Amino acid sequence: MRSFRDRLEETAEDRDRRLEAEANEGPTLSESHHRSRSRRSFITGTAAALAGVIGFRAIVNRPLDDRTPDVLRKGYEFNQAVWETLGSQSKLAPEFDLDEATAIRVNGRLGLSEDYDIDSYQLRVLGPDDKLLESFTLDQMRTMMESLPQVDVVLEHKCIEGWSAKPRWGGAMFADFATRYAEDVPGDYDYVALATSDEGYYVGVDRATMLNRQTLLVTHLGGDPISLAHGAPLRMATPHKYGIKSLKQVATIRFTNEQPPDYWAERGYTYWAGF
Ligand SMILES: Nc1nc2c(c(=O)[nH]1)N[C@H]1C(S)=C(S)[C@@H](COP(=O)(O)O)O[C@H]1N2
Ligand SMILES: [Mo]
Repeated sequence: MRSFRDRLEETAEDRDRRLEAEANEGPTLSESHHRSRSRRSFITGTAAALAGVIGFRAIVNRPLDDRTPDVLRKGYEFNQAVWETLGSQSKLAPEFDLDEATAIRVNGRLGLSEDYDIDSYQLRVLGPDDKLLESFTLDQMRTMMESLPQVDVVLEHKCIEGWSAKPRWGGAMFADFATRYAEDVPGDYDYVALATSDEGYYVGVDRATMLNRQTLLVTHLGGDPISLAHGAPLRMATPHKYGIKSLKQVATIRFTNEQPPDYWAERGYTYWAGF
């Protein structure tokens, strides 16, 4: 394995090549446990040595209506740089057996209006130049999702407010969905922007995290079709980010080179929101 210093010094191009190679040689969702252990302890150890994880934990566990002081934020953003450099695309979070799944509360209804008519749902996919690449009605989206390799997995969901759950998510890897656009979208986009139908809630997530095989487009929760309150008909699962990034009711997906607007980042929260 290359030294940490080598990684800090590698060019963006080299990094892309390395991430791609790592993504292709990595384990599948179901066999991830052992590999993720050693990788995680390496990452945690390195980040802790460099930036001090203790302060960073305290920062991110504040309630949502609080603000992160700039001075503390610096260390956190540095962790972000370390994590990016180490390759977040191939990092894996623990997975649990199906019978270890727990119920997840409904938390956050931004962009989810009470009288939302799901039959009017549309999914729109846009390229870096804002060009419409594809749009789906509800039925078309469901057919498309069913055509992708299906994922049924229990992953930890961590809310930045300090609670967590182990939901059983059903759906597909975002990475598999993204291959539909391999020809339209050059591989070097930096972010994916996601928003609800009314754009009342919106997030931006870096490409490496989006292409991580545990980042999911979710249609099912606990083995059943997902409810409106949990994000029907389509939501994100982002086990490498706090829950603020796991957008419910995904209606726009935009591949972009610029850092997209992000609801909670605009209100003083960390843009990165990873750990
Ligand atoms: N549209 C939308 N998505 C959202 C939110 C929201 O307010 N609106 N809240 C986020 C937060 S903070 C969390 S912790 C999770 C909670 O998902 P759940 O309601 O399924 O538990 O949704 C995320 N996605
Ligand atoms: Mo959250």
